[in-house]
Amino acid sequence: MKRRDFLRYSALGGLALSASGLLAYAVAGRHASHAPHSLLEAATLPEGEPLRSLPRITNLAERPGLFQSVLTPAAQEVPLGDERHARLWLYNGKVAPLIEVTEGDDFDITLVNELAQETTLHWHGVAVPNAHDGAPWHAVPPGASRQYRYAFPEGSAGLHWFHPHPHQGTSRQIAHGLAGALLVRPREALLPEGIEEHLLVVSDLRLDAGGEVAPHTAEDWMNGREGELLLVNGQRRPHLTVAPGTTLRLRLINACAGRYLRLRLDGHAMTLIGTDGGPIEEPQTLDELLLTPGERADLLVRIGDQAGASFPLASHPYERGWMGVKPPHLDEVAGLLEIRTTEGEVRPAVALPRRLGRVEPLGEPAVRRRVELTEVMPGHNDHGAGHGAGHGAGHGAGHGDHSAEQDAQAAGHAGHGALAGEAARPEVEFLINGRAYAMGEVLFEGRAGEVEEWEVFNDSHMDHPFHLHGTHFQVIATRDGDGEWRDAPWLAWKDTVNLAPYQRLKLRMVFREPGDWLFHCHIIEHEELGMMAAIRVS
Ligand SMILES: [Cu+2]
Repeated sequence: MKRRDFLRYSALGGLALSASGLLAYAVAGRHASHAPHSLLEAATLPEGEPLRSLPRITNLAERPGLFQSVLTPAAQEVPLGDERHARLWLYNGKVAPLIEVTEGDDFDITLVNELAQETTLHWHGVAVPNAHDGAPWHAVPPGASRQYRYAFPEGSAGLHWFHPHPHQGTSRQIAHGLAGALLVRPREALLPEGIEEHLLVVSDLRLDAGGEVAPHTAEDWMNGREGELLLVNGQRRPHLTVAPGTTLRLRLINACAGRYLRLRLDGHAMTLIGTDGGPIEEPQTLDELLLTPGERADLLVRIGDQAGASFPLASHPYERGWMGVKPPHLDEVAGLLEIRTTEGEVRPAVALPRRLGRVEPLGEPAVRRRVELTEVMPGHNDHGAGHGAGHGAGHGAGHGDHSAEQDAQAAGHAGHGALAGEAARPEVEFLINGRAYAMGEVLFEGRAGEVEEWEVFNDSHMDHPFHLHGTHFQVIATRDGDGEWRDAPWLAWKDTVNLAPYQRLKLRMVFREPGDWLFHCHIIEHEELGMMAAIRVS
């Protein structure tokens, strides 16, 4: 922690803690850390099997132009290949299921909650009417159901995903395997024929030796949970065999709660053609790509001409400000997918369009806001009111007595975390504009149709991936640490973007739908420890 930062926190009445200080507090406080469980070792699981395509959710609609189905989250045993089973919670019994629709389709999904706790379906990356966003205040109790109905307008094509978003329950449900892919196809194909496409859902699990999802540890809460079993489409390090020279389109979702993916494909450049919100304007050639929790990437790779070769797609170590003792996997190269070439003939290169789509700049903002991400110990951070809120409507615009809710929430940390074997949640709070999120609280008020510009500042020593519900944004400028503002070299539609420590981003967006829209860190544990807020759009 820099002295300047410490003084700033102190002046605000907050008690700033260094990384090691935060963890020491978390672990050595009155909530003792639990004895480590015997964990299932990744090495005992089968690996290197052929890559499976994602299991599909069946369309039950009886007319064209409609996708209608039922999603039932429930406990499910999944064979691990050695007579053992993983006891997970899955949608329709499937690991990483896929819903595939086309732009213009109507959508009608009934959630039937067969979990023993409340849940929701959040459609990450889709601009839906507010009542269908799966926000925590629309939670579905155990045994109940809820219908999610909306349409995919023109321009919604892209790779999105769905996951639960109940209040203080998301991290547990994601740790148990609840997530799926939502692919919206464009009416007209973006790319020429001759390209082989694969969807890759990257997730991770931590299981105990008996196949149960291991409880959260204090380190999980502080850093975001990284399961030791790194999976692609539910498989450990699968392989994909193609002819030499094949052009692959790899569409990835980082569905991990806390794991950062720094992607490289040995011996190959990668060409980025799309982000969270669909195609970018012109292909961008990259040596590596950082894909943080919640983000998606649409990549093209022309595999080398070499026959009988093997090229690993892997995640390389990335320093994201880990607190406490680093688990060994953070310093290792983690194989995701092995791409092998056959002995066959080399396939010719595919001519790509120079222009993929148009990402229209949003123009000058009508409203400017400031969003600050911080980490502090509670009880010392009564500097929240108005701090950094910019044009915000101030706090308390939501329902309920804020301070009472805050107290209840602080007292409830242990209650929420009181699961067998689970470490109590540390009382360190992850904050937005000095506040830990309380259900129903509204930080900003805005108007549908107005261009907004948000300066998001990561005033902390850790990376945080910032996610916005209800619309996509464009990153128009970035400023690192003490550096200068730099305009973004090209525009893209995003709904999740990483902020390195002390980095600032200028985001522009327009909300089209009224309602309360959440924005939060997509390290799920940070979200639950408070790094979330809402804007009320009217
Ligand atoms: Cu975070």
